[in-house]
Amino acid sequence: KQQKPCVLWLTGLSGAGKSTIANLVDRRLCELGRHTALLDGDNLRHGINRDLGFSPEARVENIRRVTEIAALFVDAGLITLVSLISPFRAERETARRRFATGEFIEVHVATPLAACEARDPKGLYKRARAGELSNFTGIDQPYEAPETPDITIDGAALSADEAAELIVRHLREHHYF
Ligand code: GGZ
Repeated sequence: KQQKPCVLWLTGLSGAGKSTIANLVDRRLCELGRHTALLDGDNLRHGINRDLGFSPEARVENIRRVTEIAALFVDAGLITLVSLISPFRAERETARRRFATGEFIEVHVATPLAACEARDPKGLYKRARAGELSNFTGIDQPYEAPETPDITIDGAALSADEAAELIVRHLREHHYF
């Protein structure tokens, strides 16, 4: 077989680099002739999840839906990339249990809050600090970092390209393709 379907679940703060890294991994795998799908939290929130806000309950439902969509893609045989803050440990564990052993790869994009806030690509941290946005992850809602992720990306030390290469290497070394 050319590939073993799996989910690469990228979790981390807003601005940590999850989407950029997921897109680079996706492109690299396509170049290698592998079949992939990309699920991005921010994008999905414009469509299937546009009824959801950022309360803890809404995030739990968001994570549940993305898990189910990812499961469909894995069943279809795809290497599935998920880019989702998914701040709660319990929900990430629920997501993991939805998949067979070895199918769920948790990737912590561990960029420190200070670095995410300094980047602030969409000005959201600034708005959260000013009190214009509530329920913002890392500011007035928690981010529960993974305790035993399968892969940790030091988002402050690695470029997005280096991070993507590390993930692709992990997949190769663990015989996902
Ligand atoms: C966190 C927020 C918020 C609040 C808007 N808290 O970095 P972005 O901008 O482009 O992507 C973030 C996205 C988070 O959606 P997720 O579906 O990944 O979150 S979760 O898994 O927690 O459900 C961010 C933007 O939405 N955004 N308001 N209050 N991020």
